[in-house]
Amino acid sequence: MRGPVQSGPKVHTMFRQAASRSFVRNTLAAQKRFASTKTIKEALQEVIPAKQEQLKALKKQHGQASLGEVKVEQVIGGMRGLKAMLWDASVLDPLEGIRFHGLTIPDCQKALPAAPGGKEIIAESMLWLLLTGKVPTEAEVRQLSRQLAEKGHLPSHVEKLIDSLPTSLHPMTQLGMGVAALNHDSTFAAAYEKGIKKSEYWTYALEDSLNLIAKLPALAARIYRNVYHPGRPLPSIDNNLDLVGNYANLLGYGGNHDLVEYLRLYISIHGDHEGGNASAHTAHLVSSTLADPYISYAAALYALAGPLHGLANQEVLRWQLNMRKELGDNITHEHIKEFLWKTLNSGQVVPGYGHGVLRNPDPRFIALQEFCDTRPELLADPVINLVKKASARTYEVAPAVLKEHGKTKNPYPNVDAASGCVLFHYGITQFKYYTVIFGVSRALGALTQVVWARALGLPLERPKSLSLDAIEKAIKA
Ligand code: AMX
Repeated sequence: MRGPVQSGPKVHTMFRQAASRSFVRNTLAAQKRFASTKTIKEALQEVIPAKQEQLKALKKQHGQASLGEVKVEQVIGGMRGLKAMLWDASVLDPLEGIRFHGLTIPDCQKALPAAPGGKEIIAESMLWLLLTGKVPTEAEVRQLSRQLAEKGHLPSHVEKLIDSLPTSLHPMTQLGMGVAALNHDSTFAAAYEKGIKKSEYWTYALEDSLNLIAKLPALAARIYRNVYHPGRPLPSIDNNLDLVGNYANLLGYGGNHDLVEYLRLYISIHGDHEGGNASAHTAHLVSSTLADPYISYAAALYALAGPLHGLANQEVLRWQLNMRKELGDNITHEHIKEFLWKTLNSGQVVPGYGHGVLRNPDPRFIALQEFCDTRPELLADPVINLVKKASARTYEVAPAVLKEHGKTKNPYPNVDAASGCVLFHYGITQFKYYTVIFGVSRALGALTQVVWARALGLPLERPKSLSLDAIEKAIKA
């Protein structure tokens, strides 16, 4: 097709007219198809009444039933294992890992629609599943992609804010600021100010949440551009692309199909990890004050920015690259063992290992490793080798060392052990940016539950705290 288009103005015009007719035909066909397809709001509206009934019955019939005792070690030990919050979309089993509405990651890889020409789960499919509990059809997902793309641009005040920040400010700090500033246009906050019924809260929370998810790629990509490629023009959003396809384009990597697919997988499977993790829990807590979804998620991003949580993916790469710098490329298991002990003996944690709940290798880590297994060029990369290759995998050495060290309850890799190395291979070498990608992803699960908390009318979160003296008194009583 390229030859005739470039051969003369007349042919060019004819081609443009034909292309435009075919575009109109395709758009009309798409509109017709979408007209008979449920929107995500309609799909959610259908499932809300049954859940409201379930909650009402549970409260009425079993409100006083016990879910277990509270131990002193839980109160002073970061509330591990304490069953204290409602989170419907995903459940984390210590041995098996995460299930999204009952589906494991491999189940999702089989059932959830991919992008046209792609194989990996896309963010819209995961969002639909998390929010409605249903596997969407391809038409539903395409419609959602278009809906998000159409809302994807940033308001000018947020562009100006981000452009005014020093490039030395951590990208996660910038992301949280941009998300908070988007609350200028919160429909929830505006409606609340006007006065709305509690039963309508969820519709505004949904509108804000979809708007925020839609705008995250443009916001996150603007931060990347400003910090690492100042002056580079940002392409406009393509209404025919999925959320992550657009994100990759805006980052400047849209032409690399494998990276786009990796980002789709990465962003879908990081989307939710039940409710107790620090970022999800923060969104839930803040939104329980009826703060709008934007500021609730901005708060969550600052929890994600801690090195024991989402920042670990940047720390893993820093640690692996230091290992390579110190030991060179011909690293043996023995070398890795020594490096691990050096880290532990200097009082630091081994980033990418251990977990607050998991007691086995993280299935998200496994899914990302399998992505590498199908691509020989990834397996040949020395940085990925450090994590993966049979002769020198950190994974093959670290669990035994951590067991011998004897502190961590889970000596196995978590998702962060591998995720950054693949980004590094594909050219996203700026590891301070990695947690931003995690932040684009975690919005799927955290905001889903903000919407459900409003649909179920959940109250202000307010647990009881105890002083040390009060704990001692309670034990003696
Ligand atoms: N390296 C060294 N020591 C570790 C360790 C690791 N990877 N993981 C846990 N430990 C230590 C803890 O620091 C703790 O030591 P302490 O008694 O001196 O305080 C002890 O082992 C017991 O900890 P635990 O009960 O096994 O873990 P936890 O629930 O308190 O913490 C986590 C979980 C993730 C914070 C911890 O494993 C850790 O710091 N890992 C490294 C950082 C990391 O990879 N974080 C990412 C987690 C996934 C995510 O949220 N993205």
